[in-house]
Amino acid sequence: MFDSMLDEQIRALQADACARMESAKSLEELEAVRVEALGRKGVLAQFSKEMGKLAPEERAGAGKLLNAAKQALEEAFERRKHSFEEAKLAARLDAEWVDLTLPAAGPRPGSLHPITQIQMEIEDLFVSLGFMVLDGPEVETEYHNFDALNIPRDHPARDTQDTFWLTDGNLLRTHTSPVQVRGMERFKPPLRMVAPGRVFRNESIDASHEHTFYQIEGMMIDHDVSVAHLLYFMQTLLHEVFRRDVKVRLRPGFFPFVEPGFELDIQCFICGGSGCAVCKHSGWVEQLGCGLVNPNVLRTSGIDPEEWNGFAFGLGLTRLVMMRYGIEDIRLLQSGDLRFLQQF
Ligand code: FA5
Repeated sequence: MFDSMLDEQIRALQADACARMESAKSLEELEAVRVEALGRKGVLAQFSKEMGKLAPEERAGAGKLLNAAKQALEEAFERRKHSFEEAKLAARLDAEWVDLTLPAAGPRPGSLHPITQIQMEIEDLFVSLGFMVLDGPEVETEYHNFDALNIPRDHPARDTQDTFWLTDGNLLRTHTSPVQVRGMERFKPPLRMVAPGRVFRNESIDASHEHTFYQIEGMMIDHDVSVAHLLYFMQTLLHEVFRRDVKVRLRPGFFPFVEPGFELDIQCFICGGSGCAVCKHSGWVEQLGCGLVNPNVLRTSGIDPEEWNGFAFGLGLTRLVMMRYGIEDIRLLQSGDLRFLQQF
């Protein structure tokens, strides 16, 4: 009597726990059923204790039944656990699937520095207008940087372009204008040239002044060149760079190598003309110096000023980039900060 009751209870427990294991929705739920049925304090353990109360002849049969139930439940547990693991693996394989036929990512592409980009655009423009692109040394002779440009040793214009002198008497060029001299020496007129490059000055640094910056020089020598020609090329240049209306201001400027000389300012793009640190609260940013080539400069390079004349300009490429992109501090351009550079 007792035997068949126990028998029934064990079978009912097995059926119930198996069914719950099979329908468990998570590993946690499955584990909870296992602990309840098979754990040290679980129902089967409870039955084992009760077996002690059975008559010895009944005990063997009940023992077998309990073992069979335990084994069946352990198998059901393992089966369900395995199915959870398989589902988890399948989900992972699904999520982490990669198409091996796709081309490999390769190295991350870099980009050209914004100064290089603008330099190349201006070079292309001037090449299309019949100019050649020249290069000159960054370590210059005093003669090419100053004397040949009508700036003798005792001339006050040297003070505005203080630079870094080398022990051999050479210097880090303060502007791209020495390339004018090299161009005239080598090619003779008629001559149309631009010369981009890095220049250096012993300068106190602020939002719009660097000790190392970029300029592009331009020169045209021909017959009857006038200020009108100069203005035409400056307007074409600014239109190409900004592709919108730019307010410019031309004012007299002194450079010993041109006569007459001008400075061309553009209305500050950072503040729209109302005043900021970049334009030193004037609303205007100086972009370039220009003028008609001083006859002394032509003569020094062996060109007859009675026959030839020309214009020259020297544009601050670094400041031009600042205006084009609205960069508020010139120091960012040489900082090497990738967060800044990746924007271009
Ligand atoms: C010159 O360097 C002359 N060689 C320009 C020139 C060429 C005049 C041919 C006439 C004929 P200036 O020192 O003004 O001039 O500099 C030219 C431009 O370089 C300035 O208009 C400005 O845009 C830029 N510049 C000058 N100093 C700095 C600086 N410290 N940091 C950044 N840009 C500068």
